Amino acid sequence: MTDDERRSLDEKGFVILYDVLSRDQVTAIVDRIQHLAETSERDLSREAVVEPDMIKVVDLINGGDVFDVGYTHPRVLAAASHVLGGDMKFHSMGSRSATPGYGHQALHLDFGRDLGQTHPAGCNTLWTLVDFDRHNGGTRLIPGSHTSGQNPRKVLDDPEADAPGEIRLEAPAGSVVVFGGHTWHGGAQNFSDDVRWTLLTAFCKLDHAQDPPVAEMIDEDVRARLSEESRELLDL
Ligand SMILES: O=C(O)CCC(=O)C(=O)O
Repeated sequence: MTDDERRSLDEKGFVILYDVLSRDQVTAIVDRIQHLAETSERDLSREAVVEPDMIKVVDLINGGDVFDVGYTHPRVLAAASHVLGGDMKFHSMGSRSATPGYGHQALHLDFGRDLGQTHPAGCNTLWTLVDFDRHNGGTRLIPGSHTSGQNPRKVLDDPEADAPGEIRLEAPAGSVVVFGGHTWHGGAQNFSDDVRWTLLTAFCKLDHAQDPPVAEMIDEDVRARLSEESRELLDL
């Protein structure tokens, strides 16, 4: 990580890493998410928030080797490790892709445990698979909110509404925004005619539960191709 990237994480609660994925990787990942969304049965009971009109796919550890980058990219791992104070394992990987007209969420925390402590219990990474902007639902982020020690759902009159200081994620396809579990954020409505494709990979502290436990769900062929480092990160 550069000094600026580290400073952004510390001061704003998030950092945008540019040029993480090549154009070919972006295309391959979108194609694969689309294929899985069309061919897999969707288990709504697995979703923390059910959004029937969105494209949602979970457990992408088993989705194909195009997703391996989600838990192996050194710049992303370095940023997540900085957020978590080096106490880190893989938590989950899925896609929450906003279809035209949908995607707005209330401002929330992804990991509320350890609120008020320097290192949150988890860190999320959002991979932009198209160019993100205000028009197609660039994620809502509140810079500096990670040090408030507060949960937006408890302290805001209307967590659905724009909040003071809110910005929208603007980043070209192939970028990754890394944000700690205490950073106030939320999806925004996609006003474009195209899907706003996204990959989300989360990491958590070692004593936090994965969702789901990777050891219980990972396919044998995926396990067989993992490096020792990945095996450790996935808690296998
Ligand atoms: O889709 C987005 O822009 C944000 C997703 C998000 O915040 C979440 O699912 O927790």
